[in-house]
Amino acid sequence: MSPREIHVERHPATRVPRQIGIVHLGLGAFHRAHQAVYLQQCLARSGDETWGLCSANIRANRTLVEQLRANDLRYHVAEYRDSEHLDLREIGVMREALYAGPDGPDREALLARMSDPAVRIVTLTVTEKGYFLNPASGELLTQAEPIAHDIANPTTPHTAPGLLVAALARRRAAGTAPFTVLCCDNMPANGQRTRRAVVSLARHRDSELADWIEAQVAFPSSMVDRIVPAMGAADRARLVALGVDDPAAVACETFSQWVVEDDFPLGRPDWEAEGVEMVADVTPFETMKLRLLNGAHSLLAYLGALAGIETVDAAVASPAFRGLLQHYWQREAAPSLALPAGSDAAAYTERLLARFANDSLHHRLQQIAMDGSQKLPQRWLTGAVEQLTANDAEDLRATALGIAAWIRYTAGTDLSGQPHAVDDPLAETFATLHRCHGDDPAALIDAFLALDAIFPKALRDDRPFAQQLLDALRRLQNDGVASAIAALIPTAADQET
Ligand code: NAI
Ligand code: CS2
Repeated sequence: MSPREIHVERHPATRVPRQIGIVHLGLGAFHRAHQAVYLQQCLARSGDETWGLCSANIRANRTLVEQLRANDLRYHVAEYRDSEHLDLREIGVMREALYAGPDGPDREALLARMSDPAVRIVTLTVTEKGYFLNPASGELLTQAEPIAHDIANPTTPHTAPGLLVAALARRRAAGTAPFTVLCCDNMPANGQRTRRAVVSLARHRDSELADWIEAQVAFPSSMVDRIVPAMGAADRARLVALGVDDPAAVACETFSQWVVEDDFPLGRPDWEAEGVEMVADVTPFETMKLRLLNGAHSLLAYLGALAGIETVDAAVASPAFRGLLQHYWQREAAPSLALPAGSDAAAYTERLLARFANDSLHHRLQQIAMDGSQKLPQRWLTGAVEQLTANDAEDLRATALGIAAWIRYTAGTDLSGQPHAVDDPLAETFATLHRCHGDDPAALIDAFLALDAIFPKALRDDRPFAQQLLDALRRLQNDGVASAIAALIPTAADQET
């Protein structure tokens, strides 16, 4: 559809805050399209100018910081309702952008800002791997180089946990009350996990500091949801054609949800007025979302990538893939869920299919496939253990097919031999396993199941499940994705006819 046929509704940023009250770590696409949008809307409605944003990248993407600074820290969010309607939102709540990477100039400025008494909340989107926690046990990875650096150099940290500890240490020393730490990454119990990383790291520095953090600092959990694909050249060109030449712009769907545990001792923005759900316990919301949305995303990512499919909408255009998702949702994911009160799994997943089918987003499967070692425990594996405990392994055919596809994906090629990057903290480990066992599918399955940082013991010890994985892997390798789905998920095969 040519740009002139898209109806654009423009929402300029009519106000900017005068005071910075929130620091964000992880100045990525999602932060710009989710938390910052809620803040802009809160400001427009309430006029409360004390919740200005300081956003920082602490690892990469210094260029983005420079681009934002060159545009008075304003940028655009392109919300595609569909291919014919676009809400173009200007965001002006960011009042400071910092690059505090290991080679960056702004680490001291960031720590000073985090120590400012006016800063009452620190939010994070540093990806699941940014907390340096063992995905299965949740323990801090003290052997990871960046964490080892922060243990040895606590006042010049490189990691998100390290920066939080250093800033909290400054606030404690100055007699300043601690900020609230609000994780916005796709992890279960993300507040408790962030607390564990921060307290564990602090204990290496000063046990009294660790005790103070444990007793005084709030780490509420939150569930976040908005599909915000990484911007590609074509996405940017589409906006330029609409007169939006903004290198910091992001594109996303219209849908947005934020469910937050209400534990902010120093106060917070009036998020409820913008539809944010403030709750006592986020668990049912996050489990539903991580397993139904993200679990489905990962199925599409690995099976679609092996089949040479590029995007989410292209994958769900296939009746077989839609049938696979229906089977996964109805037979494997939903039965073990304790849904939030008033929620309906069928209505939720029906809306997911519509969201996935949004062909304006160009959501690349390769992006979703990234960091599988950090994502699959909460998306598939924990639920699989619950299912195995409640039923027989027969009800895990889609999950088994997904795991087999992920294992095959980590070889670095699709089924036609086309190479792809394996972007994962454990990529080297996977490459070694494929080198050692690539010719022996049974040994390869056992070698992956032995990765205790990923697979729970209950799955590792379940021989019938291991046999399901082997059967699925062999079908993928011998017959391809469509045949494997048809053979293992007969209802999906029916969809094709
Ligand atoms: P992005 O690639 O645009 O940004 C990732 C951010 O994380 C960057 O600021 C990067 O510097 C930082 N980062 C990466 N590794 C890091 C590390 N080891 N330590 C510190 N910072 C690190 O990705 P995007 O789209 O912003 O997603 C970020 C996170 O937001 C996701 O991992 C997920 O947890 C959450 N999220 C993303 C959604 C989306 O659709 N994009 C939706 C819901 C949640
Ligand atoms: C995706 C998520 O990249 C991925 O792993 O599954 O970022 C997904 O887009 C969001 O969780 C949607 O809220």
